[in-house]
Amino acid sequence: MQPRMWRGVVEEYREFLPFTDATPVITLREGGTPLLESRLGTPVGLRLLVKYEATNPTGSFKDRGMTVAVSKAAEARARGIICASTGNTAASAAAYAARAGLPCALIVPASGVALGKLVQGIACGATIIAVQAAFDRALDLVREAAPLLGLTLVNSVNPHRLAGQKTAAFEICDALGRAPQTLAIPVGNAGNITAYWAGFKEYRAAGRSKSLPRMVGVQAEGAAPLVQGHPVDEPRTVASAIRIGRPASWDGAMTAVRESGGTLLAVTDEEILAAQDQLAREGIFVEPASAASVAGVLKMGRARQLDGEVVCVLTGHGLKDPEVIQARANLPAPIPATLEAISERLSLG
Ligand code: AN7
Repeated sequence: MQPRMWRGVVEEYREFLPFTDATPVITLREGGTPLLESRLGTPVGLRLLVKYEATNPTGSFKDRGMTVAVSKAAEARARGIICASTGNTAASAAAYAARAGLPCALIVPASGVALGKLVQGIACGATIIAVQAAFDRALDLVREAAPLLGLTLVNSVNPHRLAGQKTAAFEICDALGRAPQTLAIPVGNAGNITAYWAGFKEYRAAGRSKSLPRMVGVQAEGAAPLVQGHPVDEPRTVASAIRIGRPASWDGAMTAVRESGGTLLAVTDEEILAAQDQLAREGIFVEPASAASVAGVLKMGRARQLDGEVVCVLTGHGLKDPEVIQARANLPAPIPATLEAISERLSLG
C-alpha cells in the first residue's frame, strides 16, 4: 500500500496559495479536520454538520492561516513575528514561530484571555505582554509597532493569514462533493468569514465545486458591532475569543453576507453556553466562541428562518477555557477508594 499522510494545508492546496519553490513550508500538518454530523439539527428540521477545527495542532482554526503567514515571514527572512490576540492567534503564532525558529511577541488583553491559550504561548517560548486594554486597542498597537520593530505582523490583517484560512472552505467542498447550502460561523475580527467566502468563490471559479453557500455570521450580543452597524466600545461576552468591538475585516464580512444572500445575527451568552453544553453532550467539546455558530443556527431554525443543510464552523477547543465550565459545575468531592463507596455514588436516587 502507498504510504498516505495528511500533508498540511500548504501541500494539500498549494496551487491556491502564494508559494514558490523558494518558500520554506513551516507546518505542523494542520487542517484535515473532521466534518461531523450533529444530532442538534433534528428538532428544528435541519441537517446539521460541524467542521471541528479543534483538532488542529494548537486547537483552533488559526493554524491554517499561521502556517502560510509564518512560511512567508521565513521566506522574507523576518527578524520575528508579532500579534495582538484574544488567545487563539497567540497560541498559534507561538507554535509556528517555534517551528520556524523565530522570536515571537504576543500582545494580549490583561484580563479575559483563557488560561489554556496563554500557557500555549508560554510553553512555546513566546514573549507575552499583557496590556491594560481590550483586544481592539492591542491590535492598534501592534499595527503601529510591527514596522517600527521590524517584526512581521501575523494578525488577520496580514493577507497570508486569510489565504491559509480559506482552505477550510476547500475541505468542506471536498468532503461533501459540493458547497453546503448554508455555512454558519462565529465572527470576531471577521477574518475567518472573509476567508471562507473567498475560498468558496475561488473553488467554484476553479471548477472544484458548483455552488456557493449562504453565509451566516454569528456574534455575541454584547460584542455585536456588525449586527448593530457600529463599533462597540466595551464589548462584553463570556465568549472571550470574540470579545471584539471593531472588527478589522468589517467590509469583508459585510461583503460575504451581501453577496451570498446570507445574514448576521447575535446570540446571548445563555444561548452560547447552552449550545456549548449540547455539543459536549454528543462528544464535541468546543469553547464558547465556537458554540456561537450553533446557537445562531438553532435560533434561526426555531424561527423557521433556515432549512436544509447547514455546516457550522466550530473554531476552537473547549479544553482551552476550563474556567467557563468550572464556573457552572463543581468538580466532585473525593470519596473513599472502596467498591462500596463507588456503588453508593453511582446508585441513582
Ligand atoms: C475560537 O485569537 O481574534 O472573526 O486573537 O479564537 O476571524 O476573528 C480569535 C478569534 C472565532 C473569530 N472563534 O474569528 C484571536 C482572535 C474562535 C476564535 C473567532 C476567534 P475572526
